[in-house]
Amino acid sequence: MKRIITFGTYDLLHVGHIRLLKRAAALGDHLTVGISSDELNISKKGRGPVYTTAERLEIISALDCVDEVFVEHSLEAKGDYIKEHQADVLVMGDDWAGKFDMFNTLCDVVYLPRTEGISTTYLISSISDVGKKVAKAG
Ligand code: C2G
Repeated sequence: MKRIITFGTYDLLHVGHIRLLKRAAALGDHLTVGISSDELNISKKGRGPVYTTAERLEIISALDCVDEVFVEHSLEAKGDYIKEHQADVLVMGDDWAGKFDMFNTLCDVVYLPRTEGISTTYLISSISDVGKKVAKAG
């Protein structure tokens, strides 16, 4: 059995996330997803996610292509997570290209192309624009 592991925040789930997860799952037989904790997110991006860790875990674990989820508390612990989950392949989007090459002593490291034109940051700003228009009209 080939085990795949990937990591992310997966806040405001969108097609970029879904495509990445489906392509990751297609590389093996079992997909484990490490979901960044709210605290890790704040340290990585300078802001907390819209959805809490518990909500993001519930959403991602409901997807057919995902077999297992856990909370990623630290970027530095990636090697431990790979060993703990006995991953054969680490998959990341290519916004992380080269950043995790050091783990190729533990497993294969694969970077998949990101989906252009969509991101959580873009969604937050377009939802906020709609909110302003609604407030103005109402
Ligand atoms: N993604 C994508 N296309 C997009 C947006 C995201 O393919 N348009 C991919 C990212 O490359 C990543 C996954 O979807 O592999 C999750 O994206 P994020 O939630 O933005 O993940 P990030 O906050 O970068 O967390 O340990 C590493 C981090 O936890 C990765």
